[in-house]
Amino acid sequence: MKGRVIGNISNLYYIEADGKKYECNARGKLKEDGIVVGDIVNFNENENIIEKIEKRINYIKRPKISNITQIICVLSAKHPKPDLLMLDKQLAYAEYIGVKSVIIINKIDLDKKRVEEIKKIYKDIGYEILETNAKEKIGLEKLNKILKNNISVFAGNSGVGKSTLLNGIFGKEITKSGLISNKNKRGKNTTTNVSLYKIAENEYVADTPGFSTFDILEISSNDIAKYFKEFKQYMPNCEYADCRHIKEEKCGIRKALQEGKISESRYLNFLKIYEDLKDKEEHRW
Ligand SMILES: Nc1nc2c(ncn2[C@@H]2O[C@H](COP(=O)(O)OP(=O)(O)OP(=O)(O)O)[C@@H](O)[C@H]2O)c(=O)[nH]1
Ligand SMILES: [Mg+2]
Ligand SMILES: [Zn+2]
Repeated sequence: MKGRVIGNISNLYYIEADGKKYECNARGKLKEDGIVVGDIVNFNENENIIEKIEKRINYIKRPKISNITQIICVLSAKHPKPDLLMLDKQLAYAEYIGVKSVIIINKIDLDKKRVEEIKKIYKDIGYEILETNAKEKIGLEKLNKILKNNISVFAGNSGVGKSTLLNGIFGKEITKSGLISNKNKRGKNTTTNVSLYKIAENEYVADTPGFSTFDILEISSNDIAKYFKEFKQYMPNCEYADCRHIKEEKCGIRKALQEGKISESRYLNFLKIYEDLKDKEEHRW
């Protein structure tokens, strides 16, 4: 049979096929290659063994998931405070792998001013932004529309409200199962495993554990600027084809920054990511 991996706890894989759920193991070779949530697999339903992984359309390392059509980057207005560096990494990564990205600012009840500031930066670039208050179920209808016909993954820091948003969409607490969620040190519920939840045929949404870093090491430092969506249009104005957009005198991106066409926050995060990638490239050998 052919199905989609929707969950995984150590060597046990939860598969959804023809509207039914199966629990399977994997053979040694496949285990080593690593089956991840999102994979389309062939499995033997009598022996409960996965036999083959279909070729992936895409794959993210962290959160580990494959075959997605969009990344939903979730921030909270406050508690935890919005991490725009992580957001910019995620947005760049989505550009790099060629999937759509949407920004959710949750907990709008906690800091309206901050919401407006963030909206200003990203609306101008052309990103779709949704404001939500997951606790009061505000903004969930719009979120439903965004999820339509997509395989979406919720990404963002721990505590921003990813699981609360998901529970709101399904109208029940689907994320609190002991297998995928646990109480952390402070007694709060925190997601520990990536899981896909089915909304409709070919429409799924993944909850993921919050993470404090987001690796984009596959992207070369020389390429990162072009994955800052609004930077691309100014690159032809750079004097040199290999402009790094850092200190160069005649740089289209720096000029756009000075003219206020590129936000300072985005440019500074670009610099940080560039330096970080460069540093890691130099220490790789
Ligand atoms: N004030 C306010 N609190 C919220 C809102 N949404 C979620 N919360 C609260 O924020 C806390 C964290 O929410 P979760 O949904 O568990 O966050 P998460 O992103 O899934 O966190 P991890 O699983 O650790 O990655 C919970 O106590 C929620 O009740 C909101 O819109 N407003
Ligand atoms: Mg969670
Ligand atoms: Zn330049």
